Amino acid sequence: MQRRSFFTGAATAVAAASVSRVAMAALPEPVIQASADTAEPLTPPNGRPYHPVVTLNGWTCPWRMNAGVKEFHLVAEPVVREVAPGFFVNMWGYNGQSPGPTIEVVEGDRVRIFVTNRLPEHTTVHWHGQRLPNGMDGVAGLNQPAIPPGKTFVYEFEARRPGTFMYHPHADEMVQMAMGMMGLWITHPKARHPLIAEVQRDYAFLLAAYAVEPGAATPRVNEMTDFNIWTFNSRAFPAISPLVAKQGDRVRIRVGNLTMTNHPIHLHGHEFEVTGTDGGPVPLTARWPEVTTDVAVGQMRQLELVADAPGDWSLHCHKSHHTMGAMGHGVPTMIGVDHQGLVGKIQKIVPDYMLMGERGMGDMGSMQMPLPDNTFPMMTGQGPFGNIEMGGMFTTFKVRSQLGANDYRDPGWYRHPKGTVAYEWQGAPLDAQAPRQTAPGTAPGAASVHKPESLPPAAGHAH
Ligand SMILES: [Cu+2]
Repeated sequence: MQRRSFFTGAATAVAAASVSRVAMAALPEPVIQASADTAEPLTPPNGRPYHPVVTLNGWTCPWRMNAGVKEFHLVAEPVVREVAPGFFVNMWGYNGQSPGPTIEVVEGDRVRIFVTNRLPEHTTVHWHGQRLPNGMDGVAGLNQPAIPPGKTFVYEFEARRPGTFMYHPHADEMVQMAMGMMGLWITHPKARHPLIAEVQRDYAFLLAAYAVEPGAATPRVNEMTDFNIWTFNSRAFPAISPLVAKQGDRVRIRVGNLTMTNHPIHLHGHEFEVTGTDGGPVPLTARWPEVTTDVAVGQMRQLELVADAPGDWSLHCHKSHHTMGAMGHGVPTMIGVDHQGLVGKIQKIVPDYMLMGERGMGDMGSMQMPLPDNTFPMMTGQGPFGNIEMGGMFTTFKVRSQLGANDYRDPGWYRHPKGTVAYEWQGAPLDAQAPRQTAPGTAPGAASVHKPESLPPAAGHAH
């Protein structure tokens, strides 16, 4: 069952130890997050109003207003992220977690961000997708000197274009992004915008991948292709919160990709349109319906749909390896290999050897294999009908007719109306025998043609 306890104000403020107390006293208190649970949306207490996003297994950074400027404080620091239940990874992040807090502002806001570096090496922050003065763009060496350990730098600019953005380092970025340094940035429109719909639910997450050997706790930062931990906001299924919607809600899902490969993000049961990218809102004439959209490396995609179909619908990366938990990629394919008489012989040499994979690997979800410390199963996640056989970049989109407008709690598993679950075929009753199927290449016989009026009413919803 999904552990999902919402909280407000549970974050505690602590001062960054390596920066002088006097210098820190003048800064906005950095808000540090200890929990990997999804926080409630942060309704803006001041400034221009907006409908806040829900950051999956994350939170929004509180700010202070200082003479009309929105001031945030990010602390770049080593963190420990619980990626899956009992699986802890040493990462680098911001304000206690990876990803760092989501920064939410409104078009036209003047924004000042203090960045304190508590990492063992220098860093910067690049504000991916922003229109800003060149010296605020955060590329070490090109736009600014890097922020040394123990120092605080200030970035200041106007949030000009509404949309879905992110932030990440542009200093030793191969290491720093492999270690989890990233966060979301949302700029809401200041007024009704012809290309930005009002939505009832607005979710955001980043795709991140890590290379962590089973039993280890620190990602291999030199890895380029062979990652084994696939995450939404540095969490792997079943530890990723579900996206919840009331039936009829218009829902926006913002996805950014900071991995080394593309991810085709696929939603079941609904069509969506890509309504925005990190370049801004997509013109209406350039939108088309999809159920899968590829999010390439460095891109952001904003999906929108009307949640009209009740149920528990899969939302996942369509690369099947990316919906696995910790896995080894050197396992031989054993499908069709007859192991009979072989296991006993091998076990004389390798006592722990066990038979697996000769009928496929679906059984692995229910296998109780001993795992090294600090890893998690390759396939996991229990559903109402048994093992879901998924891990990694997978979660559910839960649509319910009865749900409060601001209720984001997991409503539990969907209760299917009678007669709407796939079932075992146990033979036709004698009086219901259908005519034989028409042979390929021959004209259909009159007996096998359904007249339109005899068709059963269309299932599902009309468009
Ligand atoms: Cu993927």
